[in-house]
Amino acid sequence: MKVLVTGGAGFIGSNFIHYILKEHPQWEVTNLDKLTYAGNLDNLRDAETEPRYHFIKGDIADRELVDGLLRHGYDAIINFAAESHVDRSILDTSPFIETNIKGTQVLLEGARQYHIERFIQVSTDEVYGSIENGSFSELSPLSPNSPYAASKAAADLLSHAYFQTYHVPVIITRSSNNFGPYQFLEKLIPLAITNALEDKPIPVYGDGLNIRDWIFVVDHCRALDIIIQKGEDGQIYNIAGGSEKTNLELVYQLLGLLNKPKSLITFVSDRPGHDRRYALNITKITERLDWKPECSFDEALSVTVDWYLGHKPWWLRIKSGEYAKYYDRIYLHR
Ligand code: NAD
Ligand code: TDX
Repeated sequence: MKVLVTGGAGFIGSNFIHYILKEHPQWEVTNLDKLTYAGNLDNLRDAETEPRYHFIKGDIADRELVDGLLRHGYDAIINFAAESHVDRSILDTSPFIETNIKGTQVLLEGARQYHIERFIQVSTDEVYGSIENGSFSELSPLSPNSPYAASKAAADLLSHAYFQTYHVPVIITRSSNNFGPYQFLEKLIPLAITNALEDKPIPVYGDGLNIRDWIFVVDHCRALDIIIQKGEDGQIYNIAGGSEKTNLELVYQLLGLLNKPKSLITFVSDRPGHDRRYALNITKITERLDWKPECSFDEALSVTVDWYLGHKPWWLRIKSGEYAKYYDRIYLHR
């Protein structure tokens, strides 16, 4: 199988590439990534010497580039490439429209022209919006609340339209919050771990009682692998870990693992439009594709903390770059 992974230098994409190269000795992987602030080739150092892995720097919204690539023949496209951070989408919506919507359209159009046999659109639980009780199924209406979520919902709708209109074999996956190695520091878990390690304040938005359902990234990669092989064209699959936590519970647990004081927690003003709770029903993928999360949340969180402890140069390099400016901009005004 010849697979084109987009956004493979980011958090989930790089974990997915590691996973696929290990699990499928016959598969060949090309990684198309623009290397935005979130793209990091350090995430793929181990893969560089692997002859089945190729890297191309480029933008998924670049039609000429995408066409030139797809001409070489791929069996599947897995689209991870995106602007992925809600807070950044509140600061500036434009790159979210360009990459998440236009970029997805360019890839879908390429898949149509070059008769790609499998197109996985990696989406998110955020497209359903917030839910107080119960959980969203794949049939729940879309109700995105942030510019990020709206751009992902638009990409989902376009993907669906390409399936209905042109029979492009698209599958949409909607995952809950991921955590694990190589996650960029702007997201809650790596931010809390690395700030705690430096004895810096950990900003908690609002009352800290917003709920997220966490999934270890390896469980997500395994779900995607199964979907590539057994998923049905035109379907949507929710993917979640079944580990709901308030943000405060999560940060307390991290501080406990790191043996750091709760006094590091600093309550800051809330994220505008902050979704209270995300929750997914995963009956469909469980019953039809025989996938369920296998990693225990507590063990996976501990593995993740150990990974950041063991990879200080990785995150110190990020902290000393563009991230510092972003961090000041986001948190000094809260
Ligand atoms: P990330 O921000 O860590 O990585 C995104 C990657 O995409 C980076 O390598 C970046 O350089 C690349 N990229 C951005 N714009 C590009 C463009 N125009 N062309 C080519 N490459 C581009 O994101 P992530 O957390 O790994 O998320 C990956 C995907 O999974 C996204 O589509 C996101 O919406 C989705 N998702 C993420 C989560 C989560 O918890 N992180 C949960 C559900 C769904
Ligand atoms: O410093 C922080 N303090 C804080 O209280 C940060 C960065 C976040 N938070 C809160 C906001 C959320 O309630 O923690 C929760 C998690 O925040 P993020 O890590 O920014 O994730 P979230 O906004 O839930 O979105 C994530 O999951 C769905 C990913 O970033 C998305 O790409 C994915 O689609």
